[in-house]
Amino acid sequence: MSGESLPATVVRLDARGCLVRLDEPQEGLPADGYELWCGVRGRIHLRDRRHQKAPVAVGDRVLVVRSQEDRGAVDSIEPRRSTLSRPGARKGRVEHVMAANVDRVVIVSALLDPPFNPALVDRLLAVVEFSNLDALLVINKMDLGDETPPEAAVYEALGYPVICASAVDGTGIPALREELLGSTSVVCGHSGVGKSSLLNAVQAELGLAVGDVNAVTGRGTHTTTAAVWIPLNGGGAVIDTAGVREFGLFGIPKRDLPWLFRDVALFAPNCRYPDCSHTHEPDCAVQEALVDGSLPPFRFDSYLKILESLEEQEREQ
Ligand SMILES: Nc1nc2c(ncn2[C@@H]2O[C@H](COP(=O)(O)OP(=O)(O)O)[C@@H](O)[C@H]2O)c(=O)[nH]1
Ligand SMILES: [Mg+2]
Ligand SMILES: [Zn+2]
Repeated sequence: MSGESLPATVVRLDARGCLVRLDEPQEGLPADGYELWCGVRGRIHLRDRRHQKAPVAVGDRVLVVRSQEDRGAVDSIEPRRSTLSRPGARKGRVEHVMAANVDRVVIVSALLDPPFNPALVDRLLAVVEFSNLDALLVINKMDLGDETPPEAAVYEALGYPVICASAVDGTGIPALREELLGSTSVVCGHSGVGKSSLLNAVQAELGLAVGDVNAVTGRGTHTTTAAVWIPLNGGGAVIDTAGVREFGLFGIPKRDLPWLFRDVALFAPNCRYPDCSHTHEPDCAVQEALVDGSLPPFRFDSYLKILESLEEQEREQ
């Protein structure tokens, strides 16, 4: 094997290392000739990554050196242009980068089974705003009912695109494919909303596991126990993630929260106090908007819930 550095993308992580996909196919590699299991060179562990769960993240752009047939080592990591993170170990003080170098977060909710969950959508939207990413909302399982949840119009009015879809009858799949092509998206949402099913519908041969996914991953099989980076035919990529029960918030200061809610941020400049928390202060324009109906109550409820969880997080740390 030559000692040449090969550019690649991290597609999956496990306890033994990471699977990378090489930009160019290589001779002597199994499967489609692009993938290598890699360890991470010691000096990367030591280099300013001490506050992160793992030295590399899914989506990282790396240089690898091939050591054996299907093995190699990550030699360097390119600076990330974006990250989507949640709190990891040590009471959330360690950053768990779920996905690196993404342009967009696709927030998937189901119409039913599990029921539409605007609180989780709002939580993810706050993280998306904090991370300076784009958002796309997908309401899946539209085959189970006729009416779009009323919250969808609120999100559209805030400037977030919404696609109503069904992985079962194909509704919205061409529109979703169109949105995904040409950029990198990470797909998030509760377990069972149909994230993997939607991606399988977008690109038939993916064969992502659907339904009760066993927690034991086989190498080389596309189960989504954590996150997996998948190239799209026609350009771009998606990162499928396993559903998280609670999407924790990493590194968001309490005072920033109002500015991460586009509607709250619209009214907040008119509050008497510039640092108004919009919970109890006099002459609060957000409270006034809530009373006169220009701020939907569900959005304010989500804001309050997140504010409380950030306060709790600050107390614990
Ligand atoms: N009725 C209906 N069921 C769906 C749809 N999409 C997925 N499902 C089912 O929902 C369950 C969870 O799907 P899966 O893709 O594994 O969800 P994930 O955990 O978000 O990746 C599976 O039983 C799917 O067959 C849909 O559009 N309509
Ligand atoms: Mg899945
Ligand atoms: Zn206020």
